[in-house]
Amino acid sequence: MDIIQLDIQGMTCASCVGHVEKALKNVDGTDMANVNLATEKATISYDPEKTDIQALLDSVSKSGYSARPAA
Ligand code: 9UX
Repeated sequence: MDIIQLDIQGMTCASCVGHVEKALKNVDGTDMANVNLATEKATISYDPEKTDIQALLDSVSKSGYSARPAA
């Protein structure tokens, strides 16, 4: 598994966290997704043979938020 951290923008309440986590977990290949509202970061572990960073970013934007790889 690879682990990546993303910066998430647009989350304003605890339910937003749930939306983003659900979107990330629905990506085939995601092993674990944890989103922190206070730091606006998502930590995801994923199988690089099944998915990639771009698919993870796209799943977040499709759910109405924006994401970029954390510096
Ligand atoms: Mo909270 Mo987020 O009411 O889309 S769910 S703002």
